[in-house]
Amino acid sequence: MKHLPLLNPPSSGVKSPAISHIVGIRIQLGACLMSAEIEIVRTACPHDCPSACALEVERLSPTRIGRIRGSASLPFTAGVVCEKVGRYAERVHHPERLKHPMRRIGAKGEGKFKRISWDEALDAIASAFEFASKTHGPESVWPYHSGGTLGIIQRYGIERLSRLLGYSGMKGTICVTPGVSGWQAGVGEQRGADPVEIENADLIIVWGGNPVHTNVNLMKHIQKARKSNGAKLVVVDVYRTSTMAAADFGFVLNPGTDGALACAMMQVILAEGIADEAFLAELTDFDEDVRAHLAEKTPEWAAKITGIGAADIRDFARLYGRTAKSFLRLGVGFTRSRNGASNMHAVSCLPAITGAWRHKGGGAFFASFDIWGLDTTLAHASDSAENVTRVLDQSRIGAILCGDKDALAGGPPVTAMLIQNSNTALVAPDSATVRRGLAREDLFISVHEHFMTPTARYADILLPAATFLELDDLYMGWGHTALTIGPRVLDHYAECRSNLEVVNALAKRLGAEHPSLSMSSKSLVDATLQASKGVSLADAALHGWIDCGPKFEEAHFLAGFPHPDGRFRFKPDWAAIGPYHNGMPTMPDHWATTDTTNTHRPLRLVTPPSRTYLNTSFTETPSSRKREGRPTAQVHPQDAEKLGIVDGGKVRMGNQKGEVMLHAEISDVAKPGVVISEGVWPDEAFQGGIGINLLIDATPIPPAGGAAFHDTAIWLKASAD
Ligand SMILES: Nc1nc2c(c(=O)[nH]1)N[C@H]1C(S)=C(S)[C@@H](COP(=O)(O)OP(=O)(O)OC[C@H]3O[C@@H](n4cnc5c(=O)[nH]c(N)nc54)[C@H](O)[C@@H]3O)O[C@H]1N2
Ligand SMILES: Nc1nc2c(c(=O)[nH]1)N[C@H]1C(S)=C(S)[C@@H](COP(=O)(O)OP(=O)(O)OC[C@H]3O[C@@H](n4cnc5c(=O)[nH]c(N)nc54)[C@H](O)[C@@H]3O)O[C@H]1N2
Ligand SMILES: [Mo]
Repeated sequence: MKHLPLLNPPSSGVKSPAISHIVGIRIQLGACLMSAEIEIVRTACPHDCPSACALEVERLSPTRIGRIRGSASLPFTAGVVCEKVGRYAERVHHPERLKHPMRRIGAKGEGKFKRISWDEALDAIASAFEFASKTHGPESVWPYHSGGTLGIIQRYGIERLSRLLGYSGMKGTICVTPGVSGWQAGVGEQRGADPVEIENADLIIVWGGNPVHTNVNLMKHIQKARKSNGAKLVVVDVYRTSTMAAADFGFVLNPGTDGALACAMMQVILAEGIADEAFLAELTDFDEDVRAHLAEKTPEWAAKITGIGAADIRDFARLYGRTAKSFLRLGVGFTRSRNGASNMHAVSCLPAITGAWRHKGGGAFFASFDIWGLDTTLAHASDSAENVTRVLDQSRIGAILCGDKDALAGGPPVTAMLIQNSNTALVAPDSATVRRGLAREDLFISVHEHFMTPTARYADILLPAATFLELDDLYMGWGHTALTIGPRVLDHYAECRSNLEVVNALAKRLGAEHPSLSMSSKSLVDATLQASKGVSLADAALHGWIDCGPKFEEAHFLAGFPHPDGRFRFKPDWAAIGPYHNGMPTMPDHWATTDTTNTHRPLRLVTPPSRTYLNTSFTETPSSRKREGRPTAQVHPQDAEKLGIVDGGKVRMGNQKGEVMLHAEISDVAKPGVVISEGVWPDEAFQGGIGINLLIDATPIPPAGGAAFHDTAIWLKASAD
């Protein structure tokens, strides 16, 4: 199912490259139905999500949209869109969207601002950056960004400030770094079998991910396989998720024990002679050491660690080992533990043991970060990357802003920031330290945002941002193989400006020189597409997306894995992947490094995504708020009884970092001792608190960093107030 970019597209009779078609639809107005013509405009979703959908937007006027639908033309999107983006009108036309630049007049974090002009705002930021550079050197300025938009132009364009002006750079670690490290260790590159191939599978295993919440389109392909091939769906998670509810078999294991389960499955498959020995010999570094090592990892050994019965592990191993077309879809969730990279590596060994890679509909997929072939020299000033002399870890923002020498990599303090695309005050680990840092009086902060987020409240200068509907960009589908094209749909709202416009204007004020600084987003998208794929934006937009998926042989590594010796590695070289590799297992294993529960902190907290919030985005939209209700702690009945906790009652949850207050939901979705709290909620959802990430530790996950969001030992108490 490969698609080429549209060549020689028809150029006549097309009103605008972005307009897909006009449809006659009936709209209900009061009691009467009337017919009206609604323009459907094709664009792409910018959100930080593996689905990265091709979209069709109802444009009601140059400033207003109606419903958004998933495009049927992109095979992965398959006409499906998540409910929160379907109702994007609620977000883009939200009455609380920021409308104009503002200067802080209250205390940091308080949220009191006064309107100013764009010139005043940009001048103030530029002079604060110049002052910081003169006082402590350019490395004291830290441009910071995250995944608010995944637009190639709008997300990463901010990095030009570091590259052109010598400011500190940023290593993005908050999301997939542990998963990427573990996949890198074995496979070697961030790519795998095309997820649309799931339609050809006989067995689909969703491991440590919850696509019903976080990647809903995948479910359509899974349902197709079930319907047409009678395929079975197995889900491995730490609680009965909505995805597990839809599965044929679900395995609820103890958090952070996936390595043990994978090893035991390999033990059974090898011991029962159903491993693909030819594949192991030809395409992996599997040897007698690995065989002897795995021979000891019996289901009985794994049962004690995972909490899954030995007989169930054996049955699962046999089902997996005997199904040729088995597709493993690896989520990010199970890698957000201290041993997450090591667990990812262990699980990624499974299709090498069975040789499932050989088959269409077989193999595995984690993410496709390495397939795009994009030339970003112009858009990101990539050829000036060597000007960045200090790179700071995004997830350690608390320690960095509070002056931790190690986190500052021995360099000067951070005294000025521009934050785009990130609600760091809520999403980053160790949020009390983050807030202390953001509140520093000697730190100048500019925040560019859609809404008055907790992060925005710390800004000295607050700038209103355009949404994806108001600009042109292109996006990498990290959960599929298409580069999606996202032309502008609406005029800019109020005084909002795009990230590119802000960075360009600032860089010019600061004396930087680069051709991209005078270019619009549209011309940068066009130039990037021309340089990378030899296609213009206009042509690419007609098709809506460009497939960048490797051919079958390459996607399935049948001519070799992307390591110098062409072999999948059962024995990873962790030291080559990141600096924190000490003590990592030399072969697939259970690495017992998770936060240890003890009498003071007897429970383990897991904080996975909720269905209609996306990190903290959409926490402002009425329908998402209504659906999600309030933050809850799902507590096992046995734990609830021991602790005197009642269903719907208030509970306090804490550890050495502090405590948060929320409501209990008594449920046996997870194992006793495990507490599930879905979603990253705004401060005001917790009485007097600052949200769940107060409890999360920011120590980098081995070997290359990342935050252990699902690996926290806690205490839990019924609350009297
Ligand atoms: N609706 C919605 N969609 C989203 C997001 C959102 O917040 N809301 N976030 C987006 C982003 S930024 C990302 S990175 C992706 C993430 O998408 P996913 O790949 O789905 O990863 P997570 O959502 O982090 O975690 C998914 C599952 O991992 C489970 N898990 C936690 N610990 C373990 C473990 O030790 N072992 C196993 N087997 N499972 C474990 C959790 O219980 C959860 O069900 O989703 C994106 N899509
Ligand atoms: N407890 C817990 N914490 C987590 C996670 C978890 O599972 N549990 N997940 C983690 C993960 S996977 C991730 S990726 C991070 C995500 O953390 P973030 O990337 O910070 O995600 P959001 O909270 O969605 O915040 C993005 C912000 O960018 C803004 N924005 C959107 N588009 C634009 C734009 O075009 N321009 C500008 N200037 N702003 C824009 C939005 O309004 C929003 O406030 O959170 C992490 N935090
Ligand atoms: Mo993420």
